[in-house]
Amino acid sequence: MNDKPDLNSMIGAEPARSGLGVEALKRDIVDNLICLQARYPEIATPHDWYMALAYTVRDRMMTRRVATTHTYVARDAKVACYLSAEFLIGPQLGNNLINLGIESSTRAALDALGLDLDALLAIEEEPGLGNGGLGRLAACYLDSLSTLEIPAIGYGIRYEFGIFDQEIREGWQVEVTDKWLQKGNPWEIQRPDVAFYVKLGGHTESETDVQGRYRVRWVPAYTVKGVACDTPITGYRVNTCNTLRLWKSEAVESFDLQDFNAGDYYEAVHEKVQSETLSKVLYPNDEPEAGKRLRLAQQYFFVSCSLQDMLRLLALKGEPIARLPDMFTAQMNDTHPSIAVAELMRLLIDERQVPWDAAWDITRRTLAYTNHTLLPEALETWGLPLFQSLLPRLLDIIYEINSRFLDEVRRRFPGDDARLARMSLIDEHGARRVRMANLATIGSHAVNGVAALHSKLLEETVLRDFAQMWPERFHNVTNGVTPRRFLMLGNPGLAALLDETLGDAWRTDLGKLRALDQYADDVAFQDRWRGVKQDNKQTLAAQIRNATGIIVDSSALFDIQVKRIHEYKRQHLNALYIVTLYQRLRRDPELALTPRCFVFGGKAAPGYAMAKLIIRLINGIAEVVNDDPVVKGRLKVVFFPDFNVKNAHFIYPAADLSEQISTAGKEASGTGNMKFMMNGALTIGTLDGANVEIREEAGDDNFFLFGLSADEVERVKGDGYRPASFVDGNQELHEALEMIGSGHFSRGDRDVFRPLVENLLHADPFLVLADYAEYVARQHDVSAAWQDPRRWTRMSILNTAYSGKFSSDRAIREYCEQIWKIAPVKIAL
Ligand code: 26Q
Repeated sequence: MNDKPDLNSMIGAEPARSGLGVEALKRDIVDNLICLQARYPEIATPHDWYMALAYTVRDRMMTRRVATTHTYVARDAKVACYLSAEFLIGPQLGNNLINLGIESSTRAALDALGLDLDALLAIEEEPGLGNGGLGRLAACYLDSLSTLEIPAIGYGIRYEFGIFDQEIREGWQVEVTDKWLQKGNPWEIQRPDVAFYVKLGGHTESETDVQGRYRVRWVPAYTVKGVACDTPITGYRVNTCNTLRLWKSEAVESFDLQDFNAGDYYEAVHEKVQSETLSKVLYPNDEPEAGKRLRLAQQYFFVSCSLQDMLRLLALKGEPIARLPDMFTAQMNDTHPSIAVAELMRLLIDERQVPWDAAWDITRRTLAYTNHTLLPEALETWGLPLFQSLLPRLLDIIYEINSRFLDEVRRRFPGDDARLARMSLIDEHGARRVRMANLATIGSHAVNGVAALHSKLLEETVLRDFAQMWPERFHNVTNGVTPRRFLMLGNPGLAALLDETLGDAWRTDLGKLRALDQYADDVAFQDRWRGVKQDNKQTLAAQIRNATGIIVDSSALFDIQVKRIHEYKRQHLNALYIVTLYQRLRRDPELALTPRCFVFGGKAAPGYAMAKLIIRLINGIAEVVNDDPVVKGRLKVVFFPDFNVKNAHFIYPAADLSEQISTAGKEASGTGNMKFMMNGALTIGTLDGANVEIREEAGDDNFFLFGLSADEVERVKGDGYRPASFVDGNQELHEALEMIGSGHFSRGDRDVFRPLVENLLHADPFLVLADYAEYVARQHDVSAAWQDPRRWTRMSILNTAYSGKFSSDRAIREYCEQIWKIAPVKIAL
């Protein structure tokens, strides 16, 4: 544009805060060190430099941020709002450098200042605002939304304490508070002017207004204020910079104690304290007693703030309320935000006087729901007394939605009382509860599962009645992961080799990796491929040594299972295999055994005793096996502590083998499986979640399949699963269980692992022993394939080559086309 002043020639340098050259970066880093950190170079700590650098990068994002908002408003663009209780975004600095394309100039600028970029990258605290897959998926989707230039806002909660840090003491998990905000967060922009009030508790009163209309007034026990805290989200080499808007709760000072009698006074003070703690801490999943009042309050709090913000933005655009579904779509990430169905109705009816039918039409056309689990114990429900006391007005509305909905069901399926009972928003078996999955489904125009198998099972089981009633509302969108973070940032060696071989178009069009298949048998290329993997394994080996003191040989097969610890994910099946190998070595010390390094990582929910025991078992096995002279270093077992996004960066690229061994039908999708595949790991896995599609893409020959299918699992359970029958015929399994029970891995204590062994032998809903034999057999095939490095490398190359489908860019395109009806908007600077 030649009508703009040429700032460069005017001031003889690149403009402050936006210049992307080495000189500008260097100058602004020092500027920020002085102006924002109040430090001068000679006394600055590495953390000061990190902050100065982060602010320098953030400055470069702000012009993009402003241009992005401006363009969306000017174009009347429809915006995708992703509602999620979790966003596990990981460290921001490296990712933003890549997206802005200034990694090498920044490295050079730091070099000139005598600083090392990698050292500064290592300083960043990651925001642990999620438990695992679901939270990380939301973060990958934000990355893709910006990269694909889709107008989008992520809405969630600014937890002061994210997921706990995990330490391992005496083999046990110990939870340590995550204090990620202690040293300040340079990426966050607080917006005290963007704040909303949220009512909680109290009761409702009805009245007839002057126009003779029935009105309900919610008289809350207390009110909480939600303040917006924004994190800018860059796209890869585009100008789009969207927003992740997280709500922080604050107490409202002026709540009126006069309203309360003496008895309620203490309650009111208590509730005030509660309101300040609303956004304090992230709840771990898999907690047996997760039905906490505070959790429901958190969900309602962030949903209400987000919907109020959408309505504010709609008004700002000068649009009438009826246009909400044309200007915004709100995707509910699991049922955690599903109170949105009732809250949007409340905002429309109580606060904007929209009639019920119009409000319902707007609500349904605005909302959509993604389900992430089939496990009955993980389906969210809330007891009526709790719901009533915290959200009285919303319960009224839920009753009304339910009554109208059940009338519709009765018309469609006359006389089918069993169906009515199953579909009702209220579960009447035992103490009555609100069913959030039913609420989310009824209040949405689209419902989707997260992998083909999962979506199919969803329609056949958990949401069957709904799929029969509204088949057109059901979709599948198979999950995806961002190649920017999990390939380019985590595996720069491989990224460079791919660029050199294919050009760099794969970075935003991962399908282009397919062309790699021509090189699968190319010996020179294979050698380079192996070289990259070898370097990555050495990096991981160094990190392992650092974190655990264990020394591993990077020429061994790196066999990795990282994910939350859960019985359905069956880390203990993997452990049983290790014990089996160990026993083979003890029986026959000269056995020609493929050297393997087993790496585990993942957190267990603090209240999930069996998951914590599995961690103890892995560490017990490591303690014995790693130092036993009979093993001669051929087996190493590592529990890598505190698995998180930051260390995931170097774990996935170092894997030869990816363990995806959940009981078929239990893992909705899995996303770690995709990160491993992209980085050239082969998978050993069951036909579960996205493994099915991974195998389809990779080809049967390049995937190690074992185990019962989802149908077979159900059949075995229907017939009455008898674990003992699998032990009777299997000497190795028998001995492995014996050894664990004997105290061999617990310093002689026979009690420690008893609950685990007893469970496997007598209860185990996840059929570990039923799949053991085939798992061991397939692991044997893995070892055989490893013996032939050319064959292995070929399979590794093909896995990366065929991983294109699992880019989150593909997934986001599908959401845009099938569900959101949103198109990209280009941002010019
Ligand atoms: C619910 C109520 C109270 C407290 C906590 C929770 C809670 C929090 C987080 C329940 C579940 C979660 C997280 C679930 C999750 O991560 N699910 C995973 O989602 C991935 C993305 O779709 C899938 O790939 C995984 O298969 C699925 O397990």
